[in-house]
Amino acid sequence: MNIMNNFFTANVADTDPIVADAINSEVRRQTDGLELIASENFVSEAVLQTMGTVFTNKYAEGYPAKRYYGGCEFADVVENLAIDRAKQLFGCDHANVQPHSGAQANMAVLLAALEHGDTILGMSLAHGGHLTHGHPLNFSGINYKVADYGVNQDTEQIDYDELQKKAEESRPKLLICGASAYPRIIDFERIGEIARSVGALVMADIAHIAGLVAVGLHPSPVPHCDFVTTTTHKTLRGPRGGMAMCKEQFAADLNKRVFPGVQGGPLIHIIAAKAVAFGEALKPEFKSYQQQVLDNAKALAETLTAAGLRIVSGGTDNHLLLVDVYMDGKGITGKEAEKALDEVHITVNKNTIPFDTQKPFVASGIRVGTPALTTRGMNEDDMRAIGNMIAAIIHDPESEDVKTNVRRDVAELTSRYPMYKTEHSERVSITSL
Ligand code: DSN
Repeated sequence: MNIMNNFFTANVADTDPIVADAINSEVRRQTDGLELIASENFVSEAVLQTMGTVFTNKYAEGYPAKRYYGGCEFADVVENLAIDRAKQLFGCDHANVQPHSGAQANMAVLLAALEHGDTILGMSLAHGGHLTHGHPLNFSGINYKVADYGVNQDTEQIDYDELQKKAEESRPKLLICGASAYPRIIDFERIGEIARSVGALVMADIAHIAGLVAVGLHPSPVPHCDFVTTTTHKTLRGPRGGMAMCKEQFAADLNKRVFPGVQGGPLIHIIAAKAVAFGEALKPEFKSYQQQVLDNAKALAETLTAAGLRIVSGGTDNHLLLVDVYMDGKGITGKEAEKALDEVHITVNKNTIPFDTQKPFVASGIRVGTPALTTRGMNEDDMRAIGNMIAAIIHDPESEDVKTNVRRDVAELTSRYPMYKTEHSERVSITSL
């Protein structure tokens, strides 16, 4: 079945032209632009197709073979498959594939590991952590006492001795590691030792680096951490969703906290797509893809550095880089950079850098990642070209000549790397309104 054809010609365009038009426009935006948001990726057609199936019609509260509804035999097939493949990918004792998102996976772990009011120690959002690791406006900061850690001001990398001290001072019941804007290897083994030295449990949120961990290109937290959570749609390249893993002793508690703790019916169409994505991630090609993600990030960092921009921490070990575009007033703000790049169809997000003097909505930096463009087949040469485009815009954000040139270069580059099969793209454009 051709998913594009099925979606566009058969149904949506006839029944809801406004939505169909928005979908068509989004297809074109993704196809014609350079997607460099570090947390985004492009799923395979098999994953895309699986998300749009009749499994969306099915209620299946509970777990395989223990459901609160009849007719779950095929839901059980896909959920069991997703669980088995997740365990194979990450080598974990237990996997719960039902969390609708990474935030809900984290919420379930905090409920399983803590009592209301207990202390958590997580990486500060301002230094690359995540809202669910203890931000005051998030459930994690509302329901628990929070201590935080960050990066060293000189190295802009996690200082593990400092983390040990913070753990001794705050005596957390749960130490949370993992990040959404940290470009370096995370030493999960050391963090596990720190947690145990103060009697804390430890949760690693590997949402950003899950694909790298799955293929062994980033050290795995699984042997060192009690709980490991992830989203499934970033480097892992699956459908939008979450997953929580843990050691066997926490399995029953974790399951109870996902359902009925924070969720009702699981999204079986998404769980089926997780199974498909995990199957893809188990293939050897997925490791080559992740290696290319890393090579591309390095090439991009080198080009941006050579072009006079400052890379936070001096480089990258993973799929993302944080670029200091403000450079103490010599450049432009992250907000200005995001907007100027948007105008030439290069998509990034503004991001604070450690010890930022700008507010989060303005920010001194941008966060740039290579997973999506690597999926399209782009390589280091393309990254060098893209790095020069980004630098040209940041150095001269008002120049219409520069914008015209970069728009032309973006169009030329994207035309060489179709996102989905041409046959499908043609059908999409034929049916555009
Ligand atoms: N919003 C995600 C990101 O962009 O990293 C984290 O949840």
